[in-house]
Amino acid sequence: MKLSDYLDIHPDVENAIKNSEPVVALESTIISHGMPYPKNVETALMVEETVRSNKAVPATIAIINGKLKVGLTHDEIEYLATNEEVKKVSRRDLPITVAQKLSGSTTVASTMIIASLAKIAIFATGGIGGVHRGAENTMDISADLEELANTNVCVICAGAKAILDLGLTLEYLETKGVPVIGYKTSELPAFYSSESGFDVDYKIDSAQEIAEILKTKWDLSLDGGVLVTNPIPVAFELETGVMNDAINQAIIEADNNKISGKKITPYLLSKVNEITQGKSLEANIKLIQNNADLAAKIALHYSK
Ligand code: PSU
Ligand code: MN
Repeated sequence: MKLSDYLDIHPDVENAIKNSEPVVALESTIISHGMPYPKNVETALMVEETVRSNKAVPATIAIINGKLKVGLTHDEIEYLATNEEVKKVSRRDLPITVAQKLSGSTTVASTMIIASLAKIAIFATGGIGGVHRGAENTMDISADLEELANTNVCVICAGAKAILDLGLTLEYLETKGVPVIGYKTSELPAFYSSESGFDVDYKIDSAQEIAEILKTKWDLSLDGGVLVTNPIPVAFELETGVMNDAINQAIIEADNNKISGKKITPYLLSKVNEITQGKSLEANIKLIQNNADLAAKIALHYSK
């Protein structure tokens, strides 16, 4: 089978790609495993609208009945949001899910792979996976980092999720040669809050300049991704101390319940949401919207 037999690109997205119009890829693990229903559907649709309001075309990515879907219908988003059989699919799960004609939501890693197959260079998410706290014992390092090392897609996020070891995540990205850009900030944002105490490599203040850096990197055949970190707007951020307490409590509960592997990230996100009485979910929604907005602006310049 050829590549086009696996891919199913929505006509709006296909047209935009053909005409070199701006397109922003969006992931679907947030929908199926990152947020509760019905906020997950509302957020997925709202984020697509944010991209459209910037005159770019949203392409939410998932696997449905073995097809690599680029651009989803409302019904498909609803399906991903409500069905238990939808698996969280990262790079290692992708061939099995497709060969067995199953359905799955895509993580940052697998969304990057499919975006790149469809020739989409810009992708907005909430927070990437990274090196987990305690990774020196568990070796739990997200496949997202390895994908950023290899695949030519720019990922716009609000930093690595605060449940991770941010210092080690930055070290890993440095080793792999992934540029970490702070949008209008010299400090790595910590997802729910705008500051982490860690510096980013480069502070860049305009979407146009980011688009130029992407072009330059790939013109020079410097393969791999770029990470753009975009701080949550201060009005919506959660206090670092409160968040750290919630995260520490969630990690202890995950340990007690022996949660590991691909279940750990969804578990921690929902625990933190429980502990903060829904505040972390509200912040998560705001930051994703903020990222989609910036991604659309970068895509606009990149398409010129
Ligand atoms: N950020 C969020 N919610 C999420 C995720 C990130 O705000 O649900 C997901 C992304 O899909 C990311 C994944 O790729 O968590 C990382 O999972 P893991 O640590 O198992 O690689
Ligand atoms: Mn992991």
